[in-house]
Amino acid sequence: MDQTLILIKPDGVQRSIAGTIIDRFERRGLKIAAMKLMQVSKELANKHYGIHEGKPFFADLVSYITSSPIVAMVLEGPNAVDVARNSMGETNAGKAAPGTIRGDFALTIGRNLVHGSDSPENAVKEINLFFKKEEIVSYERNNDPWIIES
Ligand code: DAT
Ligand code: MG
Repeated sequence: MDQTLILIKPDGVQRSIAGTIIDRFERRGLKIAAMKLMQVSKELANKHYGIHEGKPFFADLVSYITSSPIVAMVLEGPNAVDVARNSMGETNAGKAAPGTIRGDFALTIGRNLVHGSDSPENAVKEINLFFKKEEIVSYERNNDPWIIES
């Protein structure tokens, strides 16, 4: 099954809406395969956002993601990467559609609450950056036949 890395960024935790954000993904039908509260180090932030190094917003991005704890999750489901990003809404929260996480709870690109991997290849890399193999749990969810037809 496809997996994606989701981060509830420091604003989500500080605003006490981590549970609400998790709820959105759970109710969509995505399965939690791993989850932890953690403090992102500068080193991990530099690796995770390495692709944006050199861009004008890079320093602010690293300082934002390391400013306070985050919740990191591995979510699983058919087309997990695209499904999660659709539920998150577009990067610039000010333009995100209502009904999406960013469209309902955020206003600006610099405080957009969530991260989601942007391709299955990057999902694998990002999951390996944030989680050890033994932290990812494989289990049967007994409501799966009511969410995913076989
Ligand atoms: P996404 O988080 O939707 O995958 P991204 O990978 O292009 O977006 O960028 C990573 C984060 O960097 C994004 O969540 C917010 C910030 N960011 C991107 N473009 C920006 C810009 N033009 N100005 C300020 N922050 C930006
Ligand atoms: Mg991205």
